[in-house]
Amino acid sequence: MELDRRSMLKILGGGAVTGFLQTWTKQNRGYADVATSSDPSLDPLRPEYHLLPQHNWMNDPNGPIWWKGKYHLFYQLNPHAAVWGDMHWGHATSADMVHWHHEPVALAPTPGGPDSEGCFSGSAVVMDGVPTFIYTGVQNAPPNLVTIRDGNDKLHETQLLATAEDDSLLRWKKLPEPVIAAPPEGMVVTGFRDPCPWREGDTWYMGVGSGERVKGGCVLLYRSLDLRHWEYLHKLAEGKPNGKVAANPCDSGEMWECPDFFKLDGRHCLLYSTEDKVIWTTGDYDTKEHRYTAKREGILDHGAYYAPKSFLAPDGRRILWGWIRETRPEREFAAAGWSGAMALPRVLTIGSKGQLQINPAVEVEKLRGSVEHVTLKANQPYQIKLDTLRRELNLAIALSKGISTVRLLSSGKKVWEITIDVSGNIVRCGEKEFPLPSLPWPRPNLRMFLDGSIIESFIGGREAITSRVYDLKPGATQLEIGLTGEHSGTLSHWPLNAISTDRLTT
Ligand code: DQQ
Repeated sequence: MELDRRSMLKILGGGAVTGFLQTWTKQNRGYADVATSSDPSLDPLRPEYHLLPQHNWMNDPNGPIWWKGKYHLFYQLNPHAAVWGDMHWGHATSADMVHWHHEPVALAPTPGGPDSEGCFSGSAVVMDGVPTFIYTGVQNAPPNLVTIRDGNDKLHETQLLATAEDDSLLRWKKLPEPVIAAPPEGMVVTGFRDPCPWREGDTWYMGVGSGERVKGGCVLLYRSLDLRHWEYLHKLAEGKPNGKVAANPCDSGEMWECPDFFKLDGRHCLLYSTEDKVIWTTGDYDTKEHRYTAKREGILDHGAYYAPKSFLAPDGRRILWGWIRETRPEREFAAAGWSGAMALPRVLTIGSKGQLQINPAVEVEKLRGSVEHVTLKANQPYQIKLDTLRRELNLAIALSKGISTVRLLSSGKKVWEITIDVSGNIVRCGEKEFPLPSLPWPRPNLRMFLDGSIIESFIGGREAITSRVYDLKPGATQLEIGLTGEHSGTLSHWPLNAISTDRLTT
């Protein structure tokens, strides 16, 4: 049996990847034409304080949960190569969401089972004291049963359940049969995956990412008393296609992936991923009718960030994990032997007007070395020579006027830049431009985290952009911070510690 990996890669978790595509043969799980020559532990572009598996490919965060004193984070993993395929659930544990220990694979496809072609994304909840996964399994199916409609018509998605067999969450027992075996009767879906359950009193509700051609992407809403028997209710939310004609329904907005729905600060928040980006909405949820009305929306991250998933920390914070994807060609990341990383934990809150607020969790500050505070003067750029590619920077932004710029130079050449133009009301970063958050800002600053080839930037506690930069060299890199216009400013910056001695994050 053969899967066409080209279309799978494009549709599920590899949207931005082009070139160097091969047919992946399930039978021998062979990746013969993917060269993985280099040693990831020696690669200066590999992040040193972001979580990623020791080798190979990762994408979406799955089933984050705090259980018996530990944070558990699962994620989409291809254990065979640094390219998308043969999805398993990788597993890492942490006491603080910053330092990680790699655990054995939590879920692997079962030959002949409903997840024989992959264990796709899903969630973890606790039912009657037992941690439980609900996730999407894919298997080959005849054309009348396929749910991934990309022109190749081969795969059927079902929603599956597995329960933890130990408190370390190392061993999982799968139910042999799906808990939802097919999309709602009469619906011709563009996809049917990534379940997100929540509880209201004694009843479980669950959203499943889906969509229909011409109508648009949506979240299907289900209800259950035991997580095993589900009744379809209606669409929790739906959108409109963007008008593009695309084989991949995620490109045309006709499929929403990885929905995440939760109560936050007295309102409700729905996140979903489509058209290569993550949309946030906040609004009202009618708990009698189970209808959600979005009132505000925006882009959760303007860069290489996709398929996030949140959970509740024991202190009540809503923490979001997200997949940072590669933006270089597949042949390059396949050769590097690693691909993708987990973004830093982000705390979500909702502002007084319903705006989503996004800030790195305070735990990240544990990584800091000695601080340096600098007073900046307009038109006098300040330079920091970087011996390592690990740095945090916090630049106060004067909200009256002026332009603040942070740029990275590699051997004197500009390789990345972000500009906060208060007078022009715009943020520019690479080819991306977006308006400044409206005032007042929860935090009047730009916070930036550099880690190897990753840069995560947070603006005003509201907007985020994740960048990838592949031409940095430790020892030959400089950060330059400049202000123009009539203002001076303050800057704090810290070298950040790696979370392991060998770049392998354990
Ligand atoms: N990635 C998973 C899917 C999901 C997609 C497959 C989003 O479950 O829809 O690896 O990146």
